[in-house]
Amino acid sequence: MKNLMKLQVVTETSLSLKTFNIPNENSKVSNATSAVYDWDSFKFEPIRESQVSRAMTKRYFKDLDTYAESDIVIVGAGSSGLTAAYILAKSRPDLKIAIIEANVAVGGGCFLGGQLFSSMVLRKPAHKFIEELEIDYEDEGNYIVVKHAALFITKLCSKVLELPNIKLFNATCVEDLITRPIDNNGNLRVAGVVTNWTLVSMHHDDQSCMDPNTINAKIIISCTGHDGPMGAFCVKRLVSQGLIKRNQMGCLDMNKAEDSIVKNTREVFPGLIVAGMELSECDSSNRMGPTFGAMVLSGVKAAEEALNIYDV
Ligand code: 48N
Repeated sequence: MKNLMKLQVVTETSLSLKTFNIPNENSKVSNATSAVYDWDSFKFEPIRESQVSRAMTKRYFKDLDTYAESDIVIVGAGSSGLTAAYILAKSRPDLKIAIIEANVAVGGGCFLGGQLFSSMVLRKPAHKFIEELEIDYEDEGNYIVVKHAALFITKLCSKVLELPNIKLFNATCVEDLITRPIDNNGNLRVAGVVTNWTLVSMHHDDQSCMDPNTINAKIIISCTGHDGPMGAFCVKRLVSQGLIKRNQMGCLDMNKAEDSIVKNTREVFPGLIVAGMELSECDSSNRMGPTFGAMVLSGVKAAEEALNIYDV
């Protein structure tokens, strides 16, 4: 019999003390304790269903109360929105930041690299942000490749959600903006968002109206992507009020698109910063196709723009 390593596993629950013989050549478990279950006597701690319900709801309603007044609201948890959230929440732990995401899952167009292909391309210098997230990549000279777009977006999302001053309200849709007059000449600024459960927002036409909720905030960063059923929401809402002009996204030109999206990330209307592909819907910048460096750096720039405005 090969020289077997004896792994003494001590578990903290009522499970019995067990000794396992594990071949130590390829074993990854070297003196690590791992929970080992005695399946015959296995049993969860007892619980009452209402305990689970109360555990979820009391925390959710506390969050709704806390973030009813947020410092910054980010609309859209795609690559640009989550990047902006990460930069803001990390650099300003004093600020309360709410992310509103219409889908149950975050990520937007960034769970795949493009069409059905999983690798994700980012042109340099966006690789610096990938290094900040400690994600491995293949260096191809003028660009890098992350082996799966989902690796990027899930790692970014987990780092964002670990930060104490941020709350993700997913399956929740921004269905309007709050505005305020800034002078007596009818000029306005954005001052918050109007939200509803996404399923309700999608069915206002075929169910009795369910009124929305609101979040007040000094700054909104809208990263709702290019046009689509939900996309480019805040740009389209301001266009519908005649407050900004609509210049639709141009055809694909990777080099032109990525530079202009990053350079033009800015406050397009008082209190509203637009980043990522939504910007192409008010600047008519080209689309860039399956490359994400501009989304990441647009998110970085949007965070910096927000702090410049916030600290005024
Ligand atoms: O990924 P997206 O769509 O948006 P970005 O700007 O973060 O990234 C865009 C990127 O994925 C591309 O489109 C690439 C680079 N392709 C370019 C090209 O040439 O085609 O994420 C937007 C997120 C999504 O998760 C939506 O569900 C969400 O925003 N969203 C909303 N969330 C709340 N309320 C809304 N009204 C809303 N609308 C969209």
